[in-house]
Amino acid sequence: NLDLQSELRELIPEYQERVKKLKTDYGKVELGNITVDMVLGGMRGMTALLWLGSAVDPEEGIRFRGMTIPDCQKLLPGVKPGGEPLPEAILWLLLTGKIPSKEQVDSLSQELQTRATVPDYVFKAIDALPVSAHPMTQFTTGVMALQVQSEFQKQHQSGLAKARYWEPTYEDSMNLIARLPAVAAYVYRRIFKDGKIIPRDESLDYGGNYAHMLGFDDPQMLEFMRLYITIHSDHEGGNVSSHTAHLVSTPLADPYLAFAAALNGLAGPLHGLANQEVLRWIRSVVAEFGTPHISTEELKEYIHKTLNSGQVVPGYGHGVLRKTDPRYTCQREFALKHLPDDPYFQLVSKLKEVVPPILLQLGKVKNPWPNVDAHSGVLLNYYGLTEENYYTVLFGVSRSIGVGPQLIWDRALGLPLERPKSITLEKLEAIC
Ligand code: NMX
Ligand code: MLT
Repeated sequence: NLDLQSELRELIPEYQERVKKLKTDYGKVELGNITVDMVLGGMRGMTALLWLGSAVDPEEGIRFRGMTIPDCQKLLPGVKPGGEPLPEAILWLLLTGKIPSKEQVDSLSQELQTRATVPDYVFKAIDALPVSAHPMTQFTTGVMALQVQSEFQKQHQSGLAKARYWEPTYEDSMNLIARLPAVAAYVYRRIFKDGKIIPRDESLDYGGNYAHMLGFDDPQMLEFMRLYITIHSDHEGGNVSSHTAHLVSTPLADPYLAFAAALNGLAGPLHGLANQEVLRWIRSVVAEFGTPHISTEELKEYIHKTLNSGQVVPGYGHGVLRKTDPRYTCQREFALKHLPDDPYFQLVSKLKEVVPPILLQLGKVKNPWPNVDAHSGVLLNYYGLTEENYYTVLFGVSRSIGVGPQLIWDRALGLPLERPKSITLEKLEAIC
């Protein structure tokens, strides 16, 4: 099939059967025990969610439908052979579990183009906010305004049967993914480029066109944008943004409502906003010493200063990972290839040596290694996207490509309303 929806339609009965079999034959199989630590510790280590697109291994990191990042770089189609994977390709993979051909990816690119027009009232809703509002606030406002065109909400109100819920969810998810770059680029140009908007270039792919609408046409930046979107798309289901999207969608809130909620979680500094915080922190180090060429001793001193003031070192640590994030590693490889002499890149490389031993000394940090956010900022900065307050919007656009497919599967598999049980402090004490 060249058409993604037809491909999916063929897969759904098979997946429904698999889930039905698990429920009827294996419903009582245990996946682990729930401990007091889990209840008090943000549910770390508690397996409690079905997520089809990807899984994170603590040691190895992300696999998208079983594929590592190097696998994706090797096997997913790019603009040219050997180029970075196209975001359309990871979208196809996450939704279907199959590696798409170049023709399938091109057809999906076309499909997204035909869905990409954003109604004018979306821009007007954003314009109602002060230009000084944070880019994530403006972006999420745009997503809420896109919701006006929700097919799911319309069809559900007209009495759509449950078996067909996935169809308007597909429409909404694909329209959302297709329209986000224009909304996100509008926010960037409104805040940082005097509102001078750049129209989309229909000859370009999803990632290339987003970079173009932001104002960047350097082919290397376009390649980085494709890689960036691909690696930020999905990180299994338990991270704050993905989990939020799933949770909010389970009472049948449509994909726009669910994704806007996800973005609000992504805007937290311990989650997606960390990419902004990393560059801010790096700039503060450079400002302190007046140069990016900083000695190891000086760096150590600055890290201790950050920790002693009760702050975290942004870009380090993770809720699941216990080794360097492979998303960090692939960005490092990209930087080594294209910008090895950039002083900010060299500073980031040095931090990777200096930060982990200091975090380990604290004795409480479970993962002292760098995560995805430790690296993205210096690459964006190198290509001219210097306004770090915008970085989380890029993460948000990318995350729609992981969240959208799961929302479609949630409805196709008829997954129920999420409603875990909570416990009072008194009850917990009594049990203990
Ligand atoms: N700098 C200083 N302290 C840290 C760091 C860090 N980078 N990472 C963890 N800790 C502390 C943490 O604050 C906690 O302290 P306390 O008990 O006093 O509250 C202690 O170490 C134990 O935390 P962990 O169990 O290691 O980490 P947890 O799973 O709770 O949190 C993060 C994971 C990612 C929230 C945490 O590592 C962190 O705050 N990192 C810095 C922010 C960041 O880079 N976030 C981006 C994550 C990736 N993403 O894009 O979402
Ligand atoms: C993510 O990409 O969502 C982050 O690495 C956070 C997480 O996985 O918990």
